[in-house]
Amino acid sequence: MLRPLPGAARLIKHLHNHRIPIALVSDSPKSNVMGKLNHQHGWTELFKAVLGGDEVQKGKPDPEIYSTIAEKLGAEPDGCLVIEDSPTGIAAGKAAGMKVVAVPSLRRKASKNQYDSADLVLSSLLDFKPEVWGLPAFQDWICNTLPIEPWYVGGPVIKGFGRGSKILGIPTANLPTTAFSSVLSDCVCGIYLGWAALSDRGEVYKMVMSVGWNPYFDNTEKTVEPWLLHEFPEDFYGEELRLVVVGYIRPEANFPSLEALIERIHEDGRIASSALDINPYAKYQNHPYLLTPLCQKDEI
Ligand code: ADP
Ligand code: RBF
Ligand code: MG
Repeated sequence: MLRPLPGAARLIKHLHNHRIPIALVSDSPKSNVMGKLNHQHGWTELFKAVLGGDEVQKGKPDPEIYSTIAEKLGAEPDGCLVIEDSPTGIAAGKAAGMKVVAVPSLRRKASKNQYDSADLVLSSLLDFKPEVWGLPAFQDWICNTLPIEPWYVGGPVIKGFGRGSKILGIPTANLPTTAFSSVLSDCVCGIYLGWAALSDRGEVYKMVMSVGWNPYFDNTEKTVEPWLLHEFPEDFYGEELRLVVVGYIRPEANFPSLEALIERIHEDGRIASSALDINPYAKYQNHPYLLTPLCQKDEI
C-alpha cells in the first residue's frame, strides 16, 4: 500500500475544514487513482473532484488536465494553486495559468533547476505555509516546532565524517543508516527535535538533529545526526543510541558562511530545548523504547 507523503493528510484535512475546494489530478488512469485514494481512510470525500489521465486528450506537460479540473471546480485558473512533484506537472500547471508550488520527491537528492519554473520550491509539505497563498494558516505549530507522528530509530553510534566537533564545535552522534533505510527514505530531510538515550546508562537527554544531505557540505549520503543537548566528558562510539523523534523544526538549508550555519544550529538547540519541556513532546521522555535493552526491543 502507498503511504501518503509526510504532511499530506494534515494539509488536505486543513483545507477541507476551511471549506477550500481541493481536487486531485494525475496522469494515471482514473480507476488507479480511485483505487489508491480508497486505501486512505476517509480521503475520497475530501476531494471535490478527481481527474485521471485517461479523461483528457493530452497529458502533462499540456495544460489540458489542469484547465479541465478548474472548470470542474468552477474556478478561474489564476485562483487555483497547484502542488506538484514532477517537472512536467509544474509545466502543465504554469501553462494553465496557475500558481505552482513544487515539492520534489523524497527519494532523490533534488537537482533544483528542474523546478525553476515553479513559483516556490519546498523540501516537503511540512513547510507549506497556506497564508502565503491567501489561505488560512495552520494552527498546529507550537514554540516554533511542528508535532509529528513520532518515529523511533536506534543503533550503535558510528564514526561520521569527523566534522561535527572539529569544524562546527557541535558533535553529532551518527547512526548507521543501513539499519533503518526504509524509515530514512520515507522521512523528510530537515531538522527535528526529540529524546535520546544511551541504553546502558539509564538516562534520557534532549536532542536536536539533522536528517539529510547537509547542503552546506553537499554530502553524497543521507545521514541522521543527533546532537545530544548534554555535556559528555568522553566519546561514546559503539554505544546503543535510541531516539524518539517527536517534532519538526525546519528544512535543511545552505548558509553563506560556517558561522551562520553554527549560529543556526545553536538556535535549533534552543528551540528544541524549550519545546521539549511541554506537551505533546514532554511525555515521550518516558517512552519505553528509549531505555529497553536490545534483546527486548522486538517486544515493544
Ligand atoms: P563523527 O563525525 O565521528 O560523528 P563528531 O565530531 O560529530 O564525529 O562527534 C561525534 C561523537 O562525539 C559522537 O559519536 C559521540 O561519541 C561524541 N559526543 C560527545 N558529546 C556529544 C553530544 N553532546 N552529542 C553527540 N555526540 C557527542
Ligand atoms: N547542515 C547543513 O548543511 N544545513 C543545515 O541546515 C544543517 N542543520 C543542522 C541542524 C542541526 C540541529 C544539526 C545538529 C546539524 C545540522 N547540520 C546542517 C549538519 C551539520 O552539517 C553536520 O552536523 C555536519 O555535517 C557534521 O557531520
Ligand atoms: Mg557526527
